[in-house]
Amino acid sequence: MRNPSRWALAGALVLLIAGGAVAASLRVAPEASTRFIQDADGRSIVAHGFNTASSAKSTPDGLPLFTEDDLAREQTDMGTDFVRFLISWRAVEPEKGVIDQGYLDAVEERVQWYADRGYDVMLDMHQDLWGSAITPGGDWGNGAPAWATFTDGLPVNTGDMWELVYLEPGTIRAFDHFWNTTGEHPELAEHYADAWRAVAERFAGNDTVVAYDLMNEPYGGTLQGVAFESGPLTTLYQRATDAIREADPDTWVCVEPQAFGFNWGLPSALGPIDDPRDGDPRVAFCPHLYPLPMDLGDGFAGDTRGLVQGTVAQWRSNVLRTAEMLGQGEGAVPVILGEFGLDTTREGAEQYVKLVYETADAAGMGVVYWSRDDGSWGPYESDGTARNLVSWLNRPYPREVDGLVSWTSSDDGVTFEVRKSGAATVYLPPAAFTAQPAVSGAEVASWDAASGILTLDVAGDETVTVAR
Ligand code: MNI
Repeated sequence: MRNPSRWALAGALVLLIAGGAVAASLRVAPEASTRFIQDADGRSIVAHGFNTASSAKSTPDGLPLFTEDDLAREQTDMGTDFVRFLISWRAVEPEKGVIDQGYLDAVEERVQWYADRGYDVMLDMHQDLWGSAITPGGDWGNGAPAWATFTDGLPVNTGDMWELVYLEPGTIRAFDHFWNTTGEHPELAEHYADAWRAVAERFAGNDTVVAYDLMNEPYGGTLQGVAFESGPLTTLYQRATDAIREADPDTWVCVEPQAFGFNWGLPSALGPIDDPRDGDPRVAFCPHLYPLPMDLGDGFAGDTRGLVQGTVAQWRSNVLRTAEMLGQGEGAVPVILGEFGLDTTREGAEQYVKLVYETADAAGMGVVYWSRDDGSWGPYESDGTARNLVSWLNRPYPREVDGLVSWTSSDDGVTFEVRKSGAATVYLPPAAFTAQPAVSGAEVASWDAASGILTLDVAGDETVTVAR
């Protein structure tokens, strides 16, 4: 932490945390969410996969640099079953009022790759720093189309730490127009909801697409914290949800808190979202986790280790508190950790990854790693060599389970609890599980040693144990 602006950011965090800790201590969070999002067959899904991919932010066609072979490889190497697939408003609605059906065709084609391999897909309307039009070079922001970008000629200076570009006047103004804080562009949020309706029309009948993440890492411009989250952010989510439900009654809607602060362990002031669908609401909470010391370049070691452990614990409790609020008296809504990740060459990276997965498992959250791009944060080098992350993510987990309420995983197997009779599918890394595992609490329906897929029949209220 040599750069003074980083110290300023860290100082601001200390103040925020002090305030957050007071707010957080006022209510007790639940221990875990016992609900999971469900697939078209009504089975609970444990999300285990990647954000695919950061490359989609800057490709001209908005599609990730990712092939069907790449997907086949990650399935073999890590037994993934889920993807948070990046889409963007600029690609969906490149011209004002014009939906690019060709782009949706290309997304649908990729969704089919996942469908062919039994995955479930979350579509994530991605943005960072509003959009590429915040700077003339187009190489900082991503997400929003140029026609929806109004910086009013205010400066956007860029430096070495991309998050700080959020604090530039032009970036703030672009967001202030979107949230209509300026009162000048009420049409922008309307177009955003319309873009979601178009996506929902396309994927309403598609059983592989199980969730829509309404906005990546929302940012309030001049409105921050309570004023932003309980105000225009909640309003936008309601509007997008209503638009989606006109076309698609079944796909889960995922909401995120503001990224600034929450990603570092601070509380959220998001309000409840009403789901107009018939039947039980399908709203889930999909926050991100990036502890500040690690964001600033530290590993998971030395003094930082304790700080990060504290952040993860506080984050977990804030996530569950928000999930409970979103449940509106019916218990915590399903939670998916939509992003966490790090440069895995850093000291202690393996322990940090383990900490996050174990924390998420125990709290009933699926995890989507950031990201499925080559290099030091990802699973592979650009020449295709597998990196350390591959073995850390190749872990046992229950994949699709009727009536799942909780689970734990270790190198030797999984234990999970179910509340009703039905089927369960478990993934066990094939290299470690060479023989059919021992099972209690369920009958084995099938075992495929090559893929590590074990299917079970569970009679009812049971604790199922699968062990090597
Ligand atoms: O941690 C963040 C993050 C920090 C700070 C801010 N603000 C100051 C508004 C916003 C976001 N982001 C982490 C990751 N998320 C994106 C994609 O969603 C990744 O590229 C980042 O690593």
